[in-house]
Amino acid sequence: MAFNYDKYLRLEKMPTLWCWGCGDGVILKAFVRAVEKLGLNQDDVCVVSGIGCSGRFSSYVDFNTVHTTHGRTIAYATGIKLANPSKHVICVAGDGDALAIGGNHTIHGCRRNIDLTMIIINNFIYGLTNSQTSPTTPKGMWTVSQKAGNIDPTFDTCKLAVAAGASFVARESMLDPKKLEKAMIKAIQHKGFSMMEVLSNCHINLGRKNKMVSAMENLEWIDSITVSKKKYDAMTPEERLNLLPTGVLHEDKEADEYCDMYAEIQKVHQGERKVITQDDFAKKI
Ligand SMILES: Cc1ncc(C[n+]2csc(CCOP(=O)(O)OP(=O)(O)O)c2C)c(N)n1
Repeated sequence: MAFNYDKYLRLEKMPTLWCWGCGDGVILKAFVRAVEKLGLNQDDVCVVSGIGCSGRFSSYVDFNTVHTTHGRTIAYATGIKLANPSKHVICVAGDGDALAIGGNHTIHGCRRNIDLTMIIINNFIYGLTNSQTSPTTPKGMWTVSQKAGNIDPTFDTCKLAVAAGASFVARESMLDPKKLEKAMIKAIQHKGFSMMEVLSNCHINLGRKNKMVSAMENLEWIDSITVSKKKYDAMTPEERLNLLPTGVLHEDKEADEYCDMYAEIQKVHQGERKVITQDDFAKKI
């Protein structure tokens, strides 16, 4: 039987504002399939998005949603999660939103290992505002803010997340929606901060000026820079240059989760336990 997307969409908002051939719709569909496969009630999911094309995500899905300010998804989501620990809180942000203006929030979300899922839609450019350089724009690409070619080094989103303390980190592209859906299921299931980087196309604002005029050409480029983790791990450092591994890249099920620790803090203030000490941490609180 065909999947009933209508159940999860705000049909009055359709058609979307996304450009023809944009990967955001593929990612949105993979996300709602993941929610359905996990058997989650729509009321138990909260989607928090920032500003950007990717920010439109929260407008289109029929869950609890907040379309918040640029770069601040983690700040809002942290508050929502601490007040409603039983809800599944999902941030959706673009590479500019999550790694430039919101970079600080992102690393501290990772550091706290709070039980949120962050989906970063990395289209390698500021899409909504017409092609400014983002922290993931490859060197040498044309952008409207670096018309002579981008000279800024790039962030590796997933390495950044691992280094900052995220306990689940995965990368997929929208080229394989099935794989993406499976990875999203794992990310949402994971207890702790789960970072899901999804590589996507923006042939309109990145591709057209960088010899990838169509969505297909942009996708072929994404295909050419990605390789499965298994293959990547078997490569030499030279072979790995400029390649991004896909799959689950990091998973730590033992790391302390922030909401659990916050619940203990609440007990202290309610007189149910003494302050939390370093020894308590050693004993896993
Ligand atoms: C505080 C603030 N600064 C700048 C902007 C303008 N602005 C809106 S979206 C955006 C960048 C969008 O790029 P990205 O986050 O990568 O998302 P995409 O549109 O590519 O999905 C910017 C700079 C804003 N809305 N608010």
